Amino acid sequence: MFATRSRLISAFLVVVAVLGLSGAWTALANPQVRMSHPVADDVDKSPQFSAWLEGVKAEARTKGIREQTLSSALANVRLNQRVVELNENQPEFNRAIWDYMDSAVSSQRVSKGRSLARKYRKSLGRAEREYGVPASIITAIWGQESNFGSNLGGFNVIEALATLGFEGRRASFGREQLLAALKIVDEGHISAERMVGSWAGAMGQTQFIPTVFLQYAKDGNGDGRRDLWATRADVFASTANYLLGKGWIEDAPCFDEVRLPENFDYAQADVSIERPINEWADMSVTLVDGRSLKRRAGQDKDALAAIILPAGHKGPAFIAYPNFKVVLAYNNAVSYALAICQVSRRITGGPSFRTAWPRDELPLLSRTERVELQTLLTQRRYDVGEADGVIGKRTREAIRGYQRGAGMKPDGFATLALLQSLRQSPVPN
Ligand SMILES: [Ca+2]
Repeated sequence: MFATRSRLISAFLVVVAVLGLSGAWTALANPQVRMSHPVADDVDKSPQFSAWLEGVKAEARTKGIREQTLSSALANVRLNQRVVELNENQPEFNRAIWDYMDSAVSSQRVSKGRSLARKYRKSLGRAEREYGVPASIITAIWGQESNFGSNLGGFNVIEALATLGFEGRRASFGREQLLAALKIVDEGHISAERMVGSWAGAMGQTQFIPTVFLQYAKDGNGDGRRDLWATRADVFASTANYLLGKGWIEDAPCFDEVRLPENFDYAQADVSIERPINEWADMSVTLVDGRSLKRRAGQDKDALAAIILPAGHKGPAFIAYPNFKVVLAYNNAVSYALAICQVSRRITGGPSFRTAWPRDELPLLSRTERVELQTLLTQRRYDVGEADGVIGKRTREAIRGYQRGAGMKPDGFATLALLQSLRQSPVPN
């Protein structure tokens, strides 16, 4: 859980999002993830690293972690150069949302999810009854985070977190998570050697970072241990408990595909702009089949929802209900939440999207181009904040401002055509 695509996320999701640990999730999802290889080429850092570890041990002792745990868990820890590289890495290219959705919601993913949901219906059903989170949502997260438990990440979490904690842009995150990981080992849930995960410390079949583990992991099979690596009942209970803790509303939907009226103000379509569902209905937003949003079963019509256009005004439109936001707490990327909710819907027999993705559009996938876009907007007096290559709320607003002035639909979607238009537009004196 965790990782962020656009920027910071929540624990992983949560924490990653929050801490901006982008990439952890990508590393995890990549079957080519390399095994951790301790590296000794950074000899100069060894004394400082050892001294730093002693400081961590001292702090751990004050938290009541046993000496025996500390000496065994930290005995063979080295700086892991691969973790250092991944931590410094800023991916140059994003994927178009339709390419991401093609793989995240593939027919293979859906059919495997369906068959595993049947196979493990007892333990999934128990988690569903106890926490009120649908088995299909738990299954979808399980599939996305570790390909249903088959890819737990190739890093020793203690070593990865010690490396992050020692230096670099996630040092305070790494140290805090390392202390939490030591506590987990000390409590006997897993041994330090078996504590594998992503390079950024997301662990087990649904990728909890250690602090999230301590707060939300549950012992689903009642053996006294919370084992997110090998005990499915624990994985399902923990995942459901996390979503419940983030506000999951039982028996309510996650999202719907919608149809927008001809005169819709596209500036209103943003994950950050929430209105009561009734208001969207009064603005003539309907379900994609034309039915009124007011007739949507299972959803409180006064609840706040957002309209999202993940591929701009030429692509499908969705209404994101409160449960969609809960999934965003797992990983703060609209594409992630949309994929989880759609896999869940397909597992339970729901439809594919009716509206096709605008595959002939050219979204700005390179970081260099996104930075250029932000720089050109800034030169034209639109406020994007820092030109960091991340298309966040402020940049989307700046794009909308430019689009409005240029007579385009203000959907905030960054495309190559938009960049080309900006390059040719006059710079004010
Ligand atoms: Ca257990």
